[in-house]
Amino acid sequence: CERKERRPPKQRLLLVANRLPVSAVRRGEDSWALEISVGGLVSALLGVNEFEARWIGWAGVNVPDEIGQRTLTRALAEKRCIPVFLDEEVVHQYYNGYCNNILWPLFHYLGLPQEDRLDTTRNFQSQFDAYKKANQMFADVVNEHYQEGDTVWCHDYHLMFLPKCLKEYNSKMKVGWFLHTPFPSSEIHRTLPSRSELLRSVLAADLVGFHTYDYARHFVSACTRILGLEGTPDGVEDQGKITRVAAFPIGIDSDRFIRALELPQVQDHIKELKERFAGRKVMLGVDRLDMIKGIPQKILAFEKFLEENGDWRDKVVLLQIAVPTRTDVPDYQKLTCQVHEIVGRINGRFGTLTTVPIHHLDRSLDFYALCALYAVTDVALVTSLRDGMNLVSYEFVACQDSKKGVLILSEFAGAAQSLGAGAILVNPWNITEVAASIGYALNMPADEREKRHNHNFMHVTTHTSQEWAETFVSELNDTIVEAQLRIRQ
Ligand code: ADQ
Repeated sequence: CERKERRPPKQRLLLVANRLPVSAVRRGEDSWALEISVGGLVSALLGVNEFEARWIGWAGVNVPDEIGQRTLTRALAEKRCIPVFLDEEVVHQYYNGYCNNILWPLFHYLGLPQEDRLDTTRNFQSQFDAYKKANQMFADVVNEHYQEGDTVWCHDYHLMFLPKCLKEYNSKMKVGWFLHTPFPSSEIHRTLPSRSELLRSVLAADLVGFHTYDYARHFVSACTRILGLEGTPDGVEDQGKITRVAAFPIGIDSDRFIRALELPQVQDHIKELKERFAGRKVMLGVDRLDMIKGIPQKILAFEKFLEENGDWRDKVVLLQIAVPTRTDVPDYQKLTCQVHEIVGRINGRFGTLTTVPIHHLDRSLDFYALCALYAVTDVALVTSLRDGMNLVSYEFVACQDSKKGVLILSEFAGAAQSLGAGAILVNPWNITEVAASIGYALNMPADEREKRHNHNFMHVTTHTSQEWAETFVSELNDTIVEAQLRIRQ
């Protein structure tokens, strides 16, 4: 008789992030619409399917009533998501305040808020208290759903206090923490009033991961300089306890993009786009509308290119797709106005009655439309002022195997360390340099394009999000085993 092969059960993984991969919109007292959220963390983690994973996070909506909480919990359970309910005041202080107004700019080298420095100092403590309170609420939910043997993987700067809270609940819990943004130089981190408390909380994790070796090194330096701890080849040591610190560069689910290109709806989109922009080279920017993405710098560089290369004006178009985020934060509202103003000015300057040089959209595109755009692009422009990794550059490369377009990539994106050999690296602050790189990319001979593309395509298709997650979790398992051996010795 035929013997059925038994697969071992998948390892249970609790993925904890500020936001769930879906956002909830209330349709009635007990009815909810769930929409996939846009962002790098979600894109990467959706590619992780070798585990029995459950997500724990905030659904991006205030649900004060019990009926709403019950029905939303039920709707989310179908997507293997478990909500953390945060009230409006906590969201305001923790998410808009401490996370988005303090940690996010600081970790991207934009410093602590300048304009309202006095206000910030005054509000700082209450925002930090809300941050800790929110992290404790996440810990309560994790603890409620935790089963012995689970691996708990905490994500990003929103949850730096979580490892400590979890270990206080259960010192045997296997806890990893991964940062999706850069970790700045210790000279920047030390300006943060709560610098020590945050570092100590993260060190409660068993494994701490970053996108690049440089970020990991900055973290270890912060621990040695600010906390006076010992850096070891493996991480950081505090009173005999070693927290392993390492680089785990993220990737994408490249097959998903490559397969999508064959689908009829994507092929139709590709055909439409080719017809629409026939006779013109297509340049593309896809970003969340965030100051770290350097969108004004990118558009100004494109303007400089048009200014200096009159013969290209009717032969190239820049498509900038910028999905709005954090729309409640005044700095983000200002950025939107600034970008609109620059785009309007350039289109007024170089447009004709029938064409404009820049098409700017303030919205997200669905996956198929995005794949089609990537596939028809001649030159992708990623000009982040700082970026943990930047997955848009990976997605572009995955969709370019027939066209072999050029990637212009900021040297301040983590991706520069993996795609640097195939891309044209630029300093996005140097608009003259970026403009010159646009010219170089548009005129690049086919054999050079092919060589550069092949290098990057090989990287993107071998260093996937699946591999990233498996490496992190297996390293976390090894770290625990090594720690147990050390205790026994
Ligand atoms: P993000 O800052 O969100 O991620 P990125 O890595 O480029 O940046 O990912 C953006 C994701 O959102 C991509 O999957 C992209 O396709 C999607 N996206 C962006 N604009 C879109 C639009 N207009 N329409 C549709 N989709 C859009 C954070 C860090 C990064 C890090 C990731 C993962 O800031 O540095 O690479 O997490 O760790």
